[in-house]
Amino acid sequence: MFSFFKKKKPEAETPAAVEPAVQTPPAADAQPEAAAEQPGFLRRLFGGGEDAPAAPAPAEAPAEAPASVAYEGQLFPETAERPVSEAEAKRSWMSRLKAGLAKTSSNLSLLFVGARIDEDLYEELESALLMSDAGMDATQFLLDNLRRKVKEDKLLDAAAVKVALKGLLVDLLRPLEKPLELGRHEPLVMMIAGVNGAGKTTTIGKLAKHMQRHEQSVLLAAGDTFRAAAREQLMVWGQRNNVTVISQQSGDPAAVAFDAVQSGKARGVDVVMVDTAGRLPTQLHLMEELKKIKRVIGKGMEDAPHEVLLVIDGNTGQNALAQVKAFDDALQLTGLVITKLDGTAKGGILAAIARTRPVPVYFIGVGEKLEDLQPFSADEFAEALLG
Ligand SMILES: Nc1nc2c(ncn2[C@@H]2O[C@H](COP(=O)(O)OP(=O)(O)O)[C@@H](O)[C@H]2O)c(=O)[nH]1
Ligand SMILES: [Mg+2]
Repeated sequence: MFSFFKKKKPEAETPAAVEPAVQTPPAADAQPEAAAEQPGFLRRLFGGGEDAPAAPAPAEAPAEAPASVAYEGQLFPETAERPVSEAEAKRSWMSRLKAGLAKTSSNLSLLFVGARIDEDLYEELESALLMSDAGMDATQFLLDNLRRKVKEDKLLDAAAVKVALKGLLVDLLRPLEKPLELGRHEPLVMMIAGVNGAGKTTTIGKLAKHMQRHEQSVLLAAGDTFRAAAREQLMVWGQRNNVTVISQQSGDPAAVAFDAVQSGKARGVDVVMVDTAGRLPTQLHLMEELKKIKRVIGKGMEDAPHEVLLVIDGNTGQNALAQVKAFDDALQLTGLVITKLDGTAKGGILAAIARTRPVPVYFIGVGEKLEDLQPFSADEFAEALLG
């Protein structure tokens, strides 16, 4: 398993064009050379932010976030921090992933127990793959290749066929594997979209905490302006976790996003994440609103947003594929996060995505705790399904 994020090596390069009006000189006490000497350390051009010149506020955006009201919501249950060895963490992640995909995994594995390699086996495999949400196309693709491999390699026992299927699944899923690379832009601006309840806000909270552990300063935009509770939930969470949240009382999400990008630049933060309200791809006016948010982010910073993520509930079945297509058509997604692979999720949807619309899967989630969100690895996923 690769590390949680990929970090761009600090190097003397010309940063992508930054709006001169808000470019902030390094603070007097900033020591970029010292930072550059430390491998893995991210270059920070900008100082602490308090003394940074204020960015020009967009006409429609209030300068400061309103005071939040007390709201006891949590983005995810806080877990007691306990140092765990890397091996221990990996073992427990694999066991959670396996538990999440247990249904599909046992459906598939049972087929191979003492089985003869005949048409019946292929037919049962077809049913099991379809039931796992892999969809017609990926199922056919896997089975065609499996038949060929069994013939070419003259495989005679079921265990060897299972290993061959696992290899084919890894090959199919591999193109989805891509680490999220930090440090490419200052700030790196990420926009997060998805249907209601997919896990957008929770994922943002988890990512923010993981990023902080990777020495990244984070700023959030409470772009779910539909529900006051959503905004307050994010703000209270931000206060607790020392993460600045940009929010507005009244709701133009594009203005909030713009404000957050400006503020992120002025404060010299490493990552800006823009939350958005949930919406269905069939709600065309809401999809237009998303496009507008993306456009307006681009007005705040050239080439931003650098990442456009779609969060998908892993239990959505084949509808997840429709979501990927629709959001990708509207926003040109750069990555996916697939949550809730711990419930009744069957896992095959990743194979369907790989065949139909291979948008990289940055992270998968198997629960509500911080460490339940991890980078996607094709090997681990195939191991959990066919190990
Ligand atoms: N079991 C499980 N629950 C999750 C996971 N990710 C998010 N959730 C829960 O899903 C619910 C909706 O999440 P939320 O982030 O508010 O969704 P949003 O509407 O997309 O912002 C919350 O109760 C989360 O705790 C996951 O990986 N597994
Ligand atoms: Mg939300």
